[in-house]
Amino acid sequence: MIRRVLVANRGEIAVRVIRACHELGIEAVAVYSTADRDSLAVRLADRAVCIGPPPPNLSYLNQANVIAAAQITGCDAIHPGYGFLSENPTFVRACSENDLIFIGPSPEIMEVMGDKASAKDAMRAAGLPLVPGSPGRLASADDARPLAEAAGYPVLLKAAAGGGGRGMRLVEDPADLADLFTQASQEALAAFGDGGMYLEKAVVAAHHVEIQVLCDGQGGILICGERECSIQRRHQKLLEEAPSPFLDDATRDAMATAAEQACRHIGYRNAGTIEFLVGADRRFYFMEMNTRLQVEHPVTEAVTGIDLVRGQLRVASGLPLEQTGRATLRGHAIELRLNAEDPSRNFMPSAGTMTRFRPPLGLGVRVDTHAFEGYRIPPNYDSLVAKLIFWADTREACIARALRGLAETEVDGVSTTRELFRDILVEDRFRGGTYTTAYLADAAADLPSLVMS
Ligand code: MV4
Repeated sequence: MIRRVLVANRGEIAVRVIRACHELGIEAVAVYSTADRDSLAVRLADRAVCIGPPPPNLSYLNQANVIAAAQITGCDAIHPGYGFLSENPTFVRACSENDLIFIGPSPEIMEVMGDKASAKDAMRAAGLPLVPGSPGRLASADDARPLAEAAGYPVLLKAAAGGGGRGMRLVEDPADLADLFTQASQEALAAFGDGGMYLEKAVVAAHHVEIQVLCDGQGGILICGERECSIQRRHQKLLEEAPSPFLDDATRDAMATAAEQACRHIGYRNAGTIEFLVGADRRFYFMEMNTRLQVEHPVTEAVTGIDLVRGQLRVASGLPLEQTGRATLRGHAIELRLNAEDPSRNFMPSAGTMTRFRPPLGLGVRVDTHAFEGYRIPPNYDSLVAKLIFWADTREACIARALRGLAETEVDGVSTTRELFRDILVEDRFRGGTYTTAYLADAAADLPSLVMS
């Protein structure tokens, strides 16, 4: 059984995990860098340990310091949150070598899913639909040419070690293939220490839809519906909603079945996300699997009533899921990522003190945040200051509630994405619900807060 958890993260997700622990009667130990000494996570945790200076490499990514903090405070498990060490198989092994439960999957599964080419191999074996492309890694640009011809242009060159669009290139003209291969491979080598590439036919006008799963590794699988995540900028999601307004029931059901098959095939344990690309024709293709809790998990919690962090703690302690199959979905939820960035200045990060912060309250509102009035946003980390989650019986009512909540929200001292969300929520294509990953670029002229000041 888990009695004391070290929370190896910061910001809103550290707060989220501490809260789940406390509701289960589990003690929570925070770790913090010197930039986060006065953070809400430190205040809410039962104990807190400083693990180094502000740069992530010296603190939140410092495996020895994190493990030592768990040992000296008598923790029996580590929750990694998202980012930082959450998808690092070396860290998972270091945990088990030190008799600490890592709240997540096995390092073997993490390794397979971390390499996007090997993840596709695993999913091919599980019978999931894949975008046509190279069977695995490409040896060279020459190797890519016949495969690109067979798939049909445009094609995408993707980094095997990538994810999130780094080391990715769209090739529309065969004449550019060799140059773009070299560029992408060099970018991947610099970013990930691995220049390995694979190739796929580009699915145009695609939707990014992901299925949330919770698995106990003992045969118990719970499918928790999907999230529509197509509204993003440079592969950073801005707004997510559940259910997807684009899917019909038949597609939703087929995607759930595919996700279930994937989890069964690999014997998955933990919360996880299977990302799919969905074309305009509603055909769907496996993209990537994320073996961690995700930023946008609250929209799923809102429409299922399931506490996913509680589920993670339960399965990590060796208990079977209480409920398996398909979670019952009710109503609609939207998450807005309030980032300290200036949308009128190309989303430039806006560090500084939040001299005023009045988040929304009331029926159907959840705010996941580590910020408070007077909070100084350190420049060392991501710019997420709060997640505003709204839910209601219908999408229309949820949009109205989100607009009401945004109107209540007051932030002074830093620029945020607040005004951009108002623009999106009243914009016709968003309201129509069939937007794709091209939304922000396509709708820019109708989003006044994006116009350069
Ligand atoms: C694609 C695609 C179209 N066709 N693959 C971007 C990040 C990485 N996770 C996969 N990505 C894409 N892969 C094929 N074969 C379009 C994207 C893509 C995208 C995907 C999800 C969310 C936003 C996106 C924005 C641009 C491109």
